[in-house]
This record gives sequence, C-alpha cells and structure tokens, in this order.
Amino acid sequence: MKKYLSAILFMATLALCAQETNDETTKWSAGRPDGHAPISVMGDHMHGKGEWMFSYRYMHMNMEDLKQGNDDASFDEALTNYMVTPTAMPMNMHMLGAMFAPSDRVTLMAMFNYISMEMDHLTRIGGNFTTESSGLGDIKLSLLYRFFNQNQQSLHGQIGFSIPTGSITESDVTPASAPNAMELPYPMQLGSGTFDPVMALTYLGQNESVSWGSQIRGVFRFGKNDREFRYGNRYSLNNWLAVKAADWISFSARLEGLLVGELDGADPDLNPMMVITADTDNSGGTLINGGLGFNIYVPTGALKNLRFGFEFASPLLQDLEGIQLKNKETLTLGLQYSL
Ligand SMILES: [Cu+2]
Repeated sequence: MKKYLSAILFMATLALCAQETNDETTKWSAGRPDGHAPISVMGDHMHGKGEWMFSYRYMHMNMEDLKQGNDDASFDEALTNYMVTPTAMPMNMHMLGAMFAPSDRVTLMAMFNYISMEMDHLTRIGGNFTTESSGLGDIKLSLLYRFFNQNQQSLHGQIGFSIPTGSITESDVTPASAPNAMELPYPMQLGSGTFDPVMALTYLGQNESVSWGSQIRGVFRFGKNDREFRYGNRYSLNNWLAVKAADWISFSARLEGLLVGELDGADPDLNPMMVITADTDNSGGTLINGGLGFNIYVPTGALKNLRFGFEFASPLLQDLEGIQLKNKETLTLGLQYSL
C-alpha cells in the first residue's frame, strides 16, 4: 500500500513539474504581506531575476531558571553537583542580510550577525555574578534553488555553509578567576568554530487570502574546532500559516519542532565540575516552539516592497539533556527592502 502511495505521489510531483506555465497569475507570489514567512524563518523565499533584497533583524532570546529533562529543576539541585549555576541568560542578536537573484531559479544569500549575551550566576556559597560576551558571529552563505513555482505553490532548496568568524575563546572575569579573565562556557561563545554545512527544503502555498509553508532544515557539524569540540547537529521542521487581513498586513502562526544534538569533545580549558554550562553532558535537547506574529508590507508608492515583520515565540515543550537553562521567549523584529 505504502509503495503505491509513494508511486502516486512521485507521479503527481512529476506531472506538476512538467506543466510549468508562464502565466503569472498561477504562480506563487511574494508581492503581498504574507509573501514572506514569519520573520524568524530564514531562507523562506526567493527573488526574481536581477532583484536585490537587504534586511535587518533584531532578535532577543531569553533563558531563565533550570530544566532537567522535561521537568523544572531548582538551583539547589544544580548546586549539589556543581560549584556554580547560571540563573538567567538574555541574548541579543543583530542580523544583516543580503539576497540577490542572478536568475529566476537561483537566489544567493549572505548573513552577518552581531551577538551580545549576559549570564547571571549563583554560587554554592550564595554569591552572585554576571559574565558578558559580544562580537561578530559566524557568517552564513547560501544558494537557494527553485524546483517549481506554479498553481500558487512553490518548492525550493537551500544549500550553504557558515564560516567560523565568531570567537570560541570569549573570556570574562569571575569570582574564581579574579583579577584575571577566564574562558567562558560553551553557551557564551559567539561561533561554532567549525565550517557547518546547511541544507533546507521549503514548500510554500497560497490562495487569495491565506498562505502556508513548511521548511525542513539541517545544520551539520563535522570534525573538531580549535578548542577540541564541535556543537551538535541541528534539525528543525517549521510550519506556518498566515492570513492576509489587508493588502498591507498579515497575521501568522508558526509551529516548530527542533532537535539539537549533544556537544562532542570538550574544551580543555573548561572545568566541567565548576558550572553546569561547562559540562558537555548538559547539552542538546528536543523542543517544540510556537510563534505568533504579523507582517506589514507597502504594496505601492515610494516605499513599495518595504516590509516589517514581528514575531513572539515561546517553547511549548522542551526536553533538555542533563540540566540546562530553560528556554523562554524569543522576540524577532525585522525590516526587509527589495529593489
Ligand atoms: Cu529576500
């Protein structure tokens, strides 16, 4: 039965691809507020031949309190095995992106980001301290390839990689190291330290007033970086639905499943007994995230093709390996302009 189903699916896909038409009205269109996915989704759309797009995104991610597996954990539980526990970690990210389409089939994409993070701690003897790190993250380069665009549906693939421009040796002063600075644990580092291939597949569909999309994405990590570790692979499946309320505004809902692999190897300068974030057993997990947002689009006039997007996202479920900071809300705001 399964065999027949997949054969039918395969033939239907072929038939769909074969009847490629040039009629613009049957094509999936980006020229509407929900023509782009919720602002937190990357590589969701492509551009027409010769088109450029520049974007700026601001992302605020917050982590607070602890989780062990599926359950909440107290700071005292963490402090029975470690000298120090983090209590909160806010992170801000500024992202600059550029896209260019040399043809209708191919869009090139580059993304630069600047990250700043803080981590608040509690020690076994009741002291508090905060560490900070900030700087350029890993630069990401990608190519998007369109498989088809018709009947208001579209399918494209992404292939790319990140260049390890982000530091993995960020350090700061802690009560244990004062007056010297010591290397900060993994979550406070700015890059991965490895060249990471990225692959994604995005399906988009729309009708008069609603649009929807699905994206499966993998970030793959190989080898070891200069600090003798590599982060785990990352797989996500994103699904969204947006309602076009007017020519200039749409509202979206998004549901994401995320699998993060465990960190492999260990930085020899970090002591895993010191703090939970320096112990590689406390890395990786499975999350389900939900997001609500809106897109604003200027359909005519001097600012035509300017967009603003906003999304509020929060984990609905999180199952974390070992004991880790709990993921809280993520806010994403972005401006996009194509010409
Ligand atoms: Cu774009």
